[in-house]
Amino acid sequence: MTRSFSRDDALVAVAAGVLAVAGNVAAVGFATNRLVLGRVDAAVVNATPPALVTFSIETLGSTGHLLHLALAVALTVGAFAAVALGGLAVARRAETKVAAVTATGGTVALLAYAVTATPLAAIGSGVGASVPVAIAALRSSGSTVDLDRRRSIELVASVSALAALGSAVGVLRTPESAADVGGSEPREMLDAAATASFDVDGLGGLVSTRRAHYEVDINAIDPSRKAATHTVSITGAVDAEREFTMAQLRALPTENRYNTLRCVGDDLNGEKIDTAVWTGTPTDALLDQVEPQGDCECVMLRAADGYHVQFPLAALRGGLLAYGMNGKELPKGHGFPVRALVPGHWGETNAKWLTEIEFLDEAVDGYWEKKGWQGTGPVETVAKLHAVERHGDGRVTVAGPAYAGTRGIDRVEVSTDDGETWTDADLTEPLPGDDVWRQWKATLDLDGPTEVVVRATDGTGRLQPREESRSYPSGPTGWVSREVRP
Ligand SMILES: Nc1nc2c(c(=O)[nH]1)N[C@H]1C(S)=C(S)[C@@H](COP(=O)(O)O)O[C@H]1N2
Ligand SMILES: [Mo]
Repeated sequence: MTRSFSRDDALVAVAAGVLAVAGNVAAVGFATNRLVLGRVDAAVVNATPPALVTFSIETLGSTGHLLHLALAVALTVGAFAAVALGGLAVARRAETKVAAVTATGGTVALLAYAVTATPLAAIGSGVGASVPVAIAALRSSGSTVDLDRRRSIELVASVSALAALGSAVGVLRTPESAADVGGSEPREMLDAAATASFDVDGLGGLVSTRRAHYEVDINAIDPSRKAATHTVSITGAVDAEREFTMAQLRALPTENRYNTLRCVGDDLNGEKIDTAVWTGTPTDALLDQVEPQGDCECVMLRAADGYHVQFPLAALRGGLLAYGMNGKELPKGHGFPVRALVPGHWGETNAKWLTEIEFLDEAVDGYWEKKGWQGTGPVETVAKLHAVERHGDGRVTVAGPAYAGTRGIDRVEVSTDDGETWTDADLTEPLPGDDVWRQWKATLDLDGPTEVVVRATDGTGRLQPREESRSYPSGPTGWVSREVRP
């Protein structure tokens, strides 16, 4: 009995799998739905037990995304390789090199088409997969694949180079959305924020400039939407269901506003908090056109990535359907072409890639609530200690953002004796808006390493709670405390 495939076949099949993935990326760019990898990744996330998803996001953050992405890469390459192996086995019977190349490319293309329903994805994958088979066939002497050690190494090297090239082409083919939005006002607001910001080493601007706006979502690869065909539907308990195109949304009143976002999964002194200038349609302009009549006075926002989040209708009032960020169209990672901004509520209510606003008769759990989070309510009050600037003479300026959603920040205090005595910190002038953070700073004279504690008072006069809780399930609480050296 002869084996149906050899070690060389296996090597070539894995190479075909790798280049099928790279070819797919090169053909369609990084667009979840049109990548076999993107579909497999979504399936992996869906199949993962909720507790594990929660655990990995809580403890690993973006490393969690890398883990499921790595698993998805392995599964996708494996599936393509298995199909390629089948192609090679067929070709071995037919005993021609051309058969090996076409059978492999053809079966891989069929698989890619079956998964993505995208002809371009099928062509990219198929061509990618046939390349290593063709290389191997050309370098083999007989009618079937047969590689010596040196040729195997050459194959691995050229496949790696081609995979890198394919990914680079994919990056180029991923559309950038960079058109100006919101007129001249966003620019003026960005300048005003830059002027108002404190200048302390390591402290970003009031609109995040030194580091990009944080990003949290359930996708390793963001959904690709076209502004020309994207719509936002109004459904459910409403007098008449409606559908808004982006053009219709943008024809409604436009507003530019500062808005801060903070993820409920942020650490107490973490950096999943940022502010941008957003351009969009006030949700009231939209809600005025429909008559919500659900019994629970609650809404479900749904998004192109399957994400959904449910919260009281009252929270959506005063919100924004944003299509611009910092004067440009929304970047893909922040929800292009449109996202919701819900003033003062945890980040998870701010659905990106928004496709549907459904008025409900009965409250049901959204994506994160099904996994045990309780992150649809108003944010906790926090003052963070992010920046330490040493002046070299024992004096140290400490600074950070302070945020309490729509309650606003009235006061930030600093203590160097574990909360016995407190000193008022300086605060930046409040930027206009209902949901914007402020920055605080204080200069301290320190003899040696000192534990600095900081706490905020919100606009209603309520002191930030001292009791410490971790972010799961309803957001971190406690006073930030950090050791500072002069
Ligand atoms: N469609 C969709 N919207 C989403 C999410 C998501 O996974 N999918 N994540 C939410 C969470 S948990 C947060 S904290 C904010 C983060 O917004 P940002 O990535 O623009 O900072 O988006 C929210 N909107
Ligand atoms: Mo979040």
